[in-house]
Amino acid sequence: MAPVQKRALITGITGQDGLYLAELLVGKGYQVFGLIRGQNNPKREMVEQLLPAVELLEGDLGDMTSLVEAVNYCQPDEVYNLAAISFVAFSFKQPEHTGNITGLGALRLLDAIRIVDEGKGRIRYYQASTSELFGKVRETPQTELTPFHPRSPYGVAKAYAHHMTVNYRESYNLHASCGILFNHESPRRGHEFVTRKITSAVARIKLGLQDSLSLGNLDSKRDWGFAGDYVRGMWAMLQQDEPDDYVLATGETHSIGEFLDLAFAAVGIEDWKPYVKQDQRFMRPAEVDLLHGDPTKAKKVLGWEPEVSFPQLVEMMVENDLQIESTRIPRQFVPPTSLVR
Ligand code: NAP
Ligand code: G4F
Repeated sequence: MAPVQKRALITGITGQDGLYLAELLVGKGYQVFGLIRGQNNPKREMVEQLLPAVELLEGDLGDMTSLVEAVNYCQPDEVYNLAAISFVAFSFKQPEHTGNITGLGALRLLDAIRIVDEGKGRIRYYQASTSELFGKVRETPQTELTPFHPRSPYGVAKAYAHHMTVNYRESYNLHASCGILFNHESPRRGHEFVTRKITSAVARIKLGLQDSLSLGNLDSKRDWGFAGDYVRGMWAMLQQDEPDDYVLATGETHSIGEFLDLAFAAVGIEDWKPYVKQDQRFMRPAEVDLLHGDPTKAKKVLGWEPEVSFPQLVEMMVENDLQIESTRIPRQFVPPTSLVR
């Protein structure tokens, strides 16, 4: 008898992690469903082209009915909640909206699962928790046991979602796990995040399309890994007999300055200082100064390890942006040969 095809629902399918996770699950033979929001989402076409096997379902983390309908329609074995207002700086501008989507949105999805599953314990749940929970860090490196001290409306909303996931696991015997993921980047990273902002600008500066780059705080440090590695860890969490929470991180930390060093060096510019300006507009009301994760538990229990190094990640992102930006260079007019005398 042919093995039964597993079914997965991914929220946040149009985001960086959603695309990598969908590719991973399709490759493993899953039937994948993706939740897409809005009446005419401009990213629908991109997802359809990249992942023709994925079925897109309309729904929004702010709308309970649409979540119940989506979960009921696809009857998933696994639900990955990757959708969120995920940009920390934006969360200071719209804290209530962030709380509603990033925080309460997780509760709505957990309840949709509870309603559809009717206590059968068939649906497994992954919650996208974050190293932003550690915020003003109490110890370094940070582990699953490090206390939380979030520093932004985003971090606070994610703390609510994290605790609610643990609470549903304990209250309703739900197979629900939280991945406490440290920063992970890729050529698919949104341009609002510092790594992509840098690699895109570096490519444009190299090609003569831009003179300089304006940034905020250059002193903060992050534990940056490759998104493609991190989605393997998400999947591994849901394959365990028991649900639990895991840190996924590289175990290394680097400053924004170090990222700039490597990104500019990748295009042959040794000193980036003449090109980088500091701008108050990109400073945050409260900052997370240092993130440095300890992935020992994930390595031991899940057998998870990142494969892409920090220099490889930076190079991959710069290379991708050079390719994208080089298509924007205005072509010189070349007259047809018949007109050349
Ligand atoms: P991302 O690229 O910003 O993607 C966010 C996704 O959420 C998008 O698909 C977006 O859809 C969707 N979304 C936003 N509001 C929604 C709503 N009201 N209803 C339904 N969908 C909505 O984020 P990511 O980097 O892939 O991260 C995935 C998850 O992991 C997020 O929850 C993030 O907070 C968390 N996380 C990320 C990192 C990291 O370093 N990347 C680290 C730790 C945790 P649209 O395209 O339509 O806007
Ligand atoms: O790239 P960022 O915006 O990422 P941040 O705030 O660390 O959040 C990301 O990682 C979290 C995991 O720890 C996720 F949960 C979250 O969803 C998101 O994916 O900023 C990184 C650092 C910050 O210290 C910021 O102040 O870079 C600093 N920075 C300096 N100048 C800047 C800029 N960040 C941005 N986005 N833009 C700047 O111009």
